[in-house]
Amino acid sequence: MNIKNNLILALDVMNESDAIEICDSIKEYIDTIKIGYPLALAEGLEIINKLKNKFGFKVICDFKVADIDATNSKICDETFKAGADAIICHGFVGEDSVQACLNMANKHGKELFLLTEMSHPGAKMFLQKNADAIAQMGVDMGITNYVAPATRLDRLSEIRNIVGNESYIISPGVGKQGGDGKKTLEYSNAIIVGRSIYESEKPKTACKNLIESLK
Ligand code: 3DU
Repeated sequence: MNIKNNLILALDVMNESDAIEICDSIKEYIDTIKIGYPLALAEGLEIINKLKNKFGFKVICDFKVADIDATNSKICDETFKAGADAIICHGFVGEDSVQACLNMANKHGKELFLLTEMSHPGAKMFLQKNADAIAQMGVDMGITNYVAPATRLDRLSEIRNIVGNESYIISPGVGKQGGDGKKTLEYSNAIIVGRSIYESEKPKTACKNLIESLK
């Protein structure tokens, strides 16, 4: 995926008009947005195509798909049919579940991102212990897109080592969660930023300043 300014907006606002207002203000700087459960549950999956059609964005759906294979297939199918360019799935559920997501992404000619380790403190309790193995599973399955944390650069670096330089890593946790954008991009291909942009008084300026700080 080619992502303008290596910056993805996590659009976790709770209604369409806020979403449109934010997107309108940052469209000069951003061409890829991440939509998760907050906005999709509030406005329905139609929000994907509404924002794509209005702004020409690429949309990554952060649905952290984590079910049995049959259910994962259905979730991915609906999400891609609704217009998503990519979907994020969890890796801890194991190979069969992830393979179902990969198969559906391939069927639609879309992309799958495999979540290895999350960025929040709680990820240390269970997920971190298995994150290297999750990343290795992804490599063994031929997956080339990953999500890894901006909040722990040592872990991000380790995951980069496992998935290799040819893989594409996107990283949440910059800004509100404490991660540094520029340092993150030493290991990651793009950063995911939400609240520091959409909660800002001036999202456009926040975006501009953030991009400057990445240079
Ligand atoms: O902390 P922010 O507001 O910049 O948003 C980060 C986004 O990335 C948000 O949508 C969250 O649900 C998502 N995310 C993580 O923060 C951490 C992960 O490991 C995976 C996704």
